Amino acid sequence: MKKNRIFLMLLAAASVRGAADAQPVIHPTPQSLVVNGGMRKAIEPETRIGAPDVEPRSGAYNITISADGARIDAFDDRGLFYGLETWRRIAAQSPADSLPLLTLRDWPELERRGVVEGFYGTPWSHDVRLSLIDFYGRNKLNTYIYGPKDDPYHSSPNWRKPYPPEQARQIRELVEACRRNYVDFVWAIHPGKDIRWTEEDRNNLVRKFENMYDLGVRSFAIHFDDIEGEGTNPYRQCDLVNYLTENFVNTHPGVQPLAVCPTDYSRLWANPTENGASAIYGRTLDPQVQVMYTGDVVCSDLTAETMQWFNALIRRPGFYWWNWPVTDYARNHLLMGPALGLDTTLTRADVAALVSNPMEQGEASKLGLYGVADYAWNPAAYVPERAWEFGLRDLMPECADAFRTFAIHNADSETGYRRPESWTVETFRIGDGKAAKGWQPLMDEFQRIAAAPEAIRRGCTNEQLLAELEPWLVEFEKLGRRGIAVMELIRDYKTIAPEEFNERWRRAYMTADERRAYLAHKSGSLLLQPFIDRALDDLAATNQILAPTAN
Ligand code: 14T
Repeated sequence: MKKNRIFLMLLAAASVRGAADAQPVIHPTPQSLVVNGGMRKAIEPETRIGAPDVEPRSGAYNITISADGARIDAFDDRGLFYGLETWRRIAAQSPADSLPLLTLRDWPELERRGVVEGFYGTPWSHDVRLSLIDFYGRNKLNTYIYGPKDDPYHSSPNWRKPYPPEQARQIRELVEACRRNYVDFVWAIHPGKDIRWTEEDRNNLVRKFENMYDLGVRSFAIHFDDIEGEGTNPYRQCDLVNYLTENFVNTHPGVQPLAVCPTDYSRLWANPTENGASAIYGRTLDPQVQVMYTGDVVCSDLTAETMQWFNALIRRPGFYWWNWPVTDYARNHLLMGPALGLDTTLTRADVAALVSNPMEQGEASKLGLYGVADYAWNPAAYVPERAWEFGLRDLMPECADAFRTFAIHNADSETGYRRPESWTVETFRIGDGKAAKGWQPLMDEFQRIAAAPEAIRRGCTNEQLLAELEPWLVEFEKLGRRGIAVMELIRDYKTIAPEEFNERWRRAYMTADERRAYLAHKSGSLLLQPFIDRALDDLAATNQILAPTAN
């Protein structure tokens, strides 16, 4: 059922693109774009900040290209930055020395849009962070929350201590890169594992914030997730956050309101009554403080219903922490599918912010972030597959088809937050009604799979992205080869000699070592490898051979 829906949406996305050939493709999708059908000679745009007919919110801008001239009117500096980015995309898609005549009005729907580096596992490298910050700017994301669980200066044991000089220097550099890209660098602290509700620890927190302020940080968050004991007390948490708001945020020029992740960040265990932590937050927290929430469970869809439930308790629009494409609970997977499960009816009145918690593989996570950026900018116009197709081409223009094949079969995690995978193919069982018609398309797909890794290695110019994918590319190619061997056997098993059958059967069957390697970096785990396994079983049964036991 899901498969059909996605297929129809892909068709819809394709036809939108087809019909709109004259329109420049702009990502994230603008609020309104009227193309007037003509062209004019290319010129540089006039720019203006604080223009009257621009939507009055940070990041808003209008572009007009007419016979008389071209201009970008922006609400603020960020709006001009975004307007120039859109301008570049329009110019890059126009024939040399010309521009399309158009009127574009654009603004972000959600106020804060971005990423929380909030996973367990190896934190991103400095270079990956810098590369991502440029990516945020280009895709009109304005928020990067720094909160890697395994940074000991973010969490226990060292949250009280200042960063050592080299790490401090790098944080300064991240702040600077964020400033250039109109991204708020939000530094988060995770003190709850061993915090004591004493004046001493309160001062430790203020001192650490002062420290980070000196490194250039102007936006802070406090994460009370995944802790037990003392630290979980919601009254104490609120007192501390209010104290910091009054005595740090409000007294330091340019500091943004705090965001806090409560211990009850998921509806799964949040007490829904007036005595629960969420309601206590709602009654007690300074109204400027934003409260994070992961939805119905830890990794869950963003729905109107779940936001209404949470917002009523916290008495403000919630800050959505989306646990996708994070894989810290399934580290042998990459999540490369479209960003699904984001309700397109939500507005800024329902969601104050959307941040995605990505994978330890920061470059590979960009594919999912195209969807996050497109949705958060303009939820009503969001089509997951369209953002995903755009991302495939933007990331690997030289080998987008191979990357697409790879992504289609690397989308589900097998546990927790299940996603569609391999939605373009249909498998069958030997001898069932679908086998005759299904054989060729499936064989074609296994051939594309076997060829994709080499095409990606040749075509992808982002070395870091390639390095992140490589262990999965190795396994993906093997999956393709096993698939081809099985398909050939399905075609031939009735006509070949038993010795040849055995030989070829064993070639498609994974040795224990091969299976271990596959399990460490899985591809096609939802549909394709299970198909291969079952087909081999069925073939063995038809030919009365014994499947070799683990060797
Ligand atoms: F703060 C939260 F909103 C949150 O999601 N916290 C963690 C996060 O760091 C992690 O990346 C994410 C996905 O695994 O889930 C939270 O961590 C958990 C949640 C659990 F329910 C870790 C173990 C759990 F059992």
